[in-house]
Amino acid sequence: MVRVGASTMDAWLGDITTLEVDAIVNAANSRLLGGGGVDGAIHAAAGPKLLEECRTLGGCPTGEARITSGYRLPAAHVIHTVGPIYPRETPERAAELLASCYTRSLDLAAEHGLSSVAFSAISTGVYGYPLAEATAVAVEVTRAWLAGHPEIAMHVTFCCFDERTLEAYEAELAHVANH
Ligand code: AR6
Repeated sequence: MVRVGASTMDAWLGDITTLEVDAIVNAANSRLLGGGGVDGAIHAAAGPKLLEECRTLGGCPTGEARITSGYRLPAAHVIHTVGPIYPRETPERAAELLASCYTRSLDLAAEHGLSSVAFSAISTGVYGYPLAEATAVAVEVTRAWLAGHPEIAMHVTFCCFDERTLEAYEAELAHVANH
């Protein structure tokens, strides 16, 4: 676990739909109407009311985030963010968009008074973002956001669905802890 003021960052191996946190962060697409990967798992576990609420949102641009209720999930809320489709962007633009996913999701969590948030590894599946690069952006941007909001105690979990992702996050968290 890495401490940033009163906040913490942690990596955890498992299924994000089982986490009892204030919000889980979904790696959605810009239509916000469900899909495969973690998006499909979240919609399946939350039940049809999640899709109903998502339909009222009118989509979400890449790099932005929207919040809904969690319905049948143990998490109270779902924050839906849309990561970049890596091969469609320059690496620099992809990094900016991915960074924005993390900051906008954390902004929304703070605006709603939430204190525990679990992120999926946004864009690292179907959207093709190289894992090590995406992990570096996720951890550094989150650290900077937490450091910039010392009045907030936020507990951030990076939810890793496989060992390879967990190893990447653990390496990056160790790197941040030593600097
Ligand atoms: N819990 C936690 N992580 C998961 C789970 C789960 N239940 N299932 C998969 N992952 P992806 P993207 C991990 O492809 O790259 C969807 O169709 C997965 O192993 O879900 O942002 C959307 O609708 C990987 O590490 O998201 C979009 O169209 C990570 O979640 C598109 O895919 C992200 O993989 C978004 O692609």
